[in-house]
Formats: sequence, structure tokens, C-alpha cells
Amino acid sequence: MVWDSGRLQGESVSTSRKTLGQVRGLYLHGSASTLDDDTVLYTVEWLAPGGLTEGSLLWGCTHLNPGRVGDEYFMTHGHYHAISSRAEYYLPVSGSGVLLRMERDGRTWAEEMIAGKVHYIDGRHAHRVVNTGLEPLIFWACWPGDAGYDYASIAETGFGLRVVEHDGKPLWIEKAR
Ligand code: PAN
Ligand code: ZN
Repeated sequence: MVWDSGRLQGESVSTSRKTLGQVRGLYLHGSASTLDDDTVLYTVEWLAPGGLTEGSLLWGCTHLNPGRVGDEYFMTHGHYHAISSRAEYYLPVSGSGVLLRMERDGRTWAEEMIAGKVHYIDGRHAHRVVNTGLEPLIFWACWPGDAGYDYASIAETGFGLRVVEHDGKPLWIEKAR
């Protein structure tokens, strides 16, 4: 493992990548964007040494590229854990952005992500990362093997905040509730 560059090595490392074509609908102006479907938004490398079992821990790293879809910064899909008692740590090592956290009632807030900070995410909170910088935002994560993912709720309702560029700076836009 290379901490600062967020790289895992070895045969047991799994990798996935998310392209714009897979998540265009999450962005407010996704369908109007001329960016190619093949545009890679982020990659995740992870290890599951104990399998996806109760009591095991997963360890992974996300590389979220800089960029925007319209005026909205590149972001992860975001999810709740399928088991709401399963918390998670996010540990940024490079780049800058925000971690959005949301309660089930839609209440959302943003935590600034910078290298060296540690984010503890309550298992009941949806979590999404937004890259507001010019470099890849790289963060490690540690979460329980049996946490699972609920992406559908996010695809349906989105988060209570969107992060867009305005006059060259990030601006938080609240969704009407
Ligand atoms: C992370 C995320 C990773 C990609 O490992 O899965 O950052 O984000 P999405 O899964 O929302 O696309 C994590 O939170 N695991 O539980
Ligand atoms: Zn998670």
C-alpha cells in the first residue's frame, strides 16, 4: 500500500471505475452535458481480506477526478449502507473537496475534505464526495464487510445539497424540501 498516492498493490486488489455514462442522471444538467459517456469520474481499489462478513473490515481508496458536468463538480454516486448500524471512516490524503452527509429525512451538510483529516460517518448517513479542486481527490476508506450499499434511494431523491462552481468558487445549493 502506498499511503500518499492512494495505491493498493497485489493480486487480491479489486478495482472498479465509474464513468459519466453510468451516472449522468445524478447531475442536474447531465443530459445537456457534451462530455463523453466514457469520461472516467472515479476509480476505487479495495481489499476484502475477511470477505463480506459480519466483523470483517474492508479497506479501499477512491480517486475522484477533477472536473464538472455543466457547473456541477464531479462527485461519487453516494449511498446509504444497507445495514444502518455500519459506520465508516474516510481519510483524505490528496486534493480537496467536500463530504456530503445526509439523514433519511433529507437534511444534508458538507464537511470540508483536506489531507490529514479523518471523517467518521455514522452508519445511518448517506455519504457522497465532491471534488471542488483542480487535482484528483484521493481518500482512503474503512468500512464493515457486511455494510452493503443502498444506491437506489440516492438515485431517487438525490442529496439535499448540490455543489456547483460559481465565479470560480464552490457554491452550495440547497434543494427545496
Ligand atoms: C466507498 C465508496 C467509494 C465510491 O468505498 O463506495 O468512495 O463511492 P460510491 O460507492 O458512492 O460510488 C464507501 O463509501 N464504501 O462504503
Ligand atoms: Zn460507504
